[in-house]
Amino acid sequence: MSAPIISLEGLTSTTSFDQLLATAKSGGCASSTCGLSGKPDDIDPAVWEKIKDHPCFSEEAHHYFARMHVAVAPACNVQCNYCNRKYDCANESRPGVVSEKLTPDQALRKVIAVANEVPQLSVLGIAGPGDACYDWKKTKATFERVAGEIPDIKLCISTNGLALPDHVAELVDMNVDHVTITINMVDPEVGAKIYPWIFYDHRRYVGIEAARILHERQMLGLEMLTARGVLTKINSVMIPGVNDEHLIEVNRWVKERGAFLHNVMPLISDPAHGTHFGLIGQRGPNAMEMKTLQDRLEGGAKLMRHCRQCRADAVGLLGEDRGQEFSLDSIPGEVTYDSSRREAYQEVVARERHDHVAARSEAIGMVKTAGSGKSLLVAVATRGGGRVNEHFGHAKELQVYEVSPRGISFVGHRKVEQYCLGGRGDNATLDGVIAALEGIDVVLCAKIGNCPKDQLAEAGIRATDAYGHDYIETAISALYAAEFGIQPLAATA
Ligand code: CLF
Ligand code: SF4
Repeated sequence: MSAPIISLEGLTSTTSFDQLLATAKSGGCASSTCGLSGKPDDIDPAVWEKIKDHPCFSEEAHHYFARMHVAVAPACNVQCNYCNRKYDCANESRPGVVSEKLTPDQALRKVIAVANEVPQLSVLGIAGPGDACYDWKKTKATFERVAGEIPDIKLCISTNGLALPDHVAELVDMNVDHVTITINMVDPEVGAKIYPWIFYDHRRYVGIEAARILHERQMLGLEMLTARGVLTKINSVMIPGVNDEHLIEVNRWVKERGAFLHNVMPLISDPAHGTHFGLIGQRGPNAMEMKTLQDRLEGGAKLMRHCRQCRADAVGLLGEDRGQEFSLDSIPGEVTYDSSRREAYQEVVARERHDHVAARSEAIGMVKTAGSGKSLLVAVATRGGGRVNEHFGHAKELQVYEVSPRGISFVGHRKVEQYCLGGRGDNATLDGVIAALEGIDVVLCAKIGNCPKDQLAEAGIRATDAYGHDYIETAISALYAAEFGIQPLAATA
C-alpha cells in the first residue's frame, strides 16, 4: 500500500500552518482517525492510549512526538559513583552536562513557549538535575502549573526511587502515568559498588546497608505504581565488571513486579566529569557489549532500545536537542498558550500514523515470507515521521534496523557528526561517520552525493537515496527484495 506523503516540513513548519490544517482536514473521510488508531495488535487498548503519544514508552511514537525536560529539581538524596553533582543526574540525563536550573514559574513559561513553537510536543518530563521525587515540592508545583495551562500534556518523571513510595499517591492524583526508576541492582552487595551513600529518613547510610534500603524502596515504589496502573520504565546503567551480568537478574525482578519497559543504558565515564568511576578508570560498555546484553535480555521485561540519554533540559524529538533555542533569556517574559498548532499536528499524525501502520505491516509481511534466510543491518537518515527523509550530509544520527526473515526491527541508533555544512562536505568528518557506521550493510537517505557514496562503498557500506521519502519499513522491505532478488512467496506460489 502506498501512503500519501505529508512531508515533515508540512507537519512542522511555522509558515505553512494553514496548509497543515487544510491537509489534516482534507482527504475523503471526515474523521481524522477514521476510528483507526494504528494500535499494534499485541497491545492492550488502554495501555496503547497511554503510550501512543509518548516518545520514550513507544518506539513507534518517537517518530512523531517530542518530549521536553525542565530542570527544576536539583537536590538529590543518593550518591551514584557515575555522578558528579556539578552536573545533571546521570540516571536519566547525559552526564557531563549542566542545565539552566528553573523555578516552577520559569518552567511554566518555558513549557508554554515550547508548546507554541514545537507542535510535536506531547510529554513534559522532570529528570533532574537531581532527583524529582526528593526535590518534590518543585516537581509538584511545576506539574500543577503546567497541567493547569496545558491539560493534555503527559507528565513524566525519572527518579532513583528512594523517595518514590512517599509520593505515589500524589503522582496518581496528578495523572502522572509514566514513571522511570533507575534500578542498577537487586543485590545490595552489587549496589554497594555503585552507591557509596544514601540520605534517608534524616540520616546518612553507607555501604551494603545503604544499598539494601535503596533496593527495598525501589521495589516497593515499583510495586505501588504497578498496583495503581502507572506505567513504569526501568533504567539500568550497564557498568562492565560491576553489574553487567547482574542486569539479567534485575530484568527478571522488574518484570515480575510489572515494569512496562527496561532500558539498559551504557555507562558514560569520562575522567573530565570528575565522577568516581571516571577517576578510577571504570570503562563503559562498547556497542557490541550493549547489544549482546540486550539480546540476552530478549524474552524478559520488554526492552527499550531507542533511548538517547537526553539532557535534563532536552527539547524536541528524541535524537534532536532544541533546548538551547529555549533558554530563559531567549523566550518572552510573558507567554500565552496557543493550542492550535499542537492540535493540528495531532490531527495530521493520526491520519499519517494509520497509513504508516498499514505500510509497516505490509512490509514486515513481505520480508517474513521472502524466505531468503539472510539479514541486513540498515542505517536510515530520518527527520521524523517514520520516513527516509533526511539528507545523508545533514544527519546527526542514523537509526539502525535489522531486517531478516523474522521481520524488521529497530535495534538502535548511531550518532554521527554532521558531514555537510554550508553546502560542503568535510572529509575528516566523513571518516568519523564511516567509523560510526561499522557493521552497517546499507545506508538509506533522502539524498546523497557521489563523493560520500563512493567513500562509503570503499568501506563496504552501500548507500542509496532510491527510497527517499518512503516509510522506513517500506523502503527496507523493497531494499531487501531487491538485494536478494526475491519475490514474496505469496506472489510466486
Ligand atoms: Fe523524559 Fe525519561 Fe520521561 Fe522520556 S527521557 S523523563 S521517559 S520524557 Fe527517554 Fe531521554 Fe531515554 Fe529518558 S530518551 S533519557 S528514556
Ligand atoms: Fe546523581 Fe542522579 Fe545519582 Fe543523584 S540519583 S547522585 S543526581 S545520578
